[in-house]
Amino acid sequence: MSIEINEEYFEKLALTVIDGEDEECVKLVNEGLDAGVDPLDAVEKGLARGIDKVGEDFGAGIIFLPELAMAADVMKQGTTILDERIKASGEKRASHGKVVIGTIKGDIHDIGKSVVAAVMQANGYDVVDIGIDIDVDAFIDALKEHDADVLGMSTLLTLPLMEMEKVIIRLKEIGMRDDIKVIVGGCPVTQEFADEIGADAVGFDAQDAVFKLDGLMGVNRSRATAQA
Ligand code: B1M
Repeated sequence: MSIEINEEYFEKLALTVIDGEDEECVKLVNEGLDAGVDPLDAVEKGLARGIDKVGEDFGAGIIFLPELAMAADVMKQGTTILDERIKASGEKRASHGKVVIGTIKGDIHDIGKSVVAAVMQANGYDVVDIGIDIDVDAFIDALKEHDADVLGMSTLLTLPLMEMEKVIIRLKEIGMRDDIKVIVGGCPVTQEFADEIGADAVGFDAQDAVFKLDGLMGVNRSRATAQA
């Protein structure tokens, strides 16, 4: 019998992350997909709520790194399945542009960046995800290698934030800044910060990132047609 997609389902998903139950997480994700859950809802209304609670407890010193890492591993197993489904949900059509995306040097958080990459791909962008802990040279090399139109930089940490500016400065130094749109995101990244470092846009979540990207690339679509 198919399960029901409702508030209780999303709460159960969140709990698998909080309790570190990877098998239950994968089972619920697959059951949800079979029952027609929107994969981005499963990330944002389910898994992300669980990891946010874990992150709060970690920040408050109630739990420690091993528990945080265990919860992150469960979240990653769930989002890996969901990211693939999000990517597959996109229509096959001409590309709106090529995006190179990565998490900046000093930061190994990759779950949110990967969700953003999947949602961009589902919405008609070619996305090259170059991973985590990416330094200035590696970003520049990837932009050149892939002849990209857009640079996407993500971070969840406050400490390495200025790495983003270093990449933008290098783009200017080598005469590539005018050819590349720059979008930044991640929880410490504000509009003020994006303006200060000279980024073109900030995305506050995956859908917002696509919305901002569409603006930069001159893509017109009704929000209703954007793929989740
Ligand atoms: Co870390 N961590 N962590 N962590 N971790 C945070 C970020 C933290 C806020 C937790 C806390 O203290 N409350 C804190 C940062 C404090 C700060 O700097 N202000 C923190 C810390 C301190 C650390 C370590 C330093 C801990 C330690 O070692 N003592 C360490 C960092 C090591 C390093 O990077 N050098 C560390 C490690 C880890 C784990 C490895 C255990 C794990 C990551 C696993 C992984 O990614 N594979 C982890 C996790 C899971 C978290 C929290 C709990 C959750 C992050 C997450 O995956 N969220 C996080 C607290 C929190 O955010 N609630 C925390 C779910 C994801 C879907 O959302 O990533 O925000 P998010 O992405 C969103 C948006 O931000 C946006 O769209 C996404 C989708 O909606 N977005 C973009 C993101 N990138 C974008 C790019 C765009 C546009 C939008 O355009 C390009």
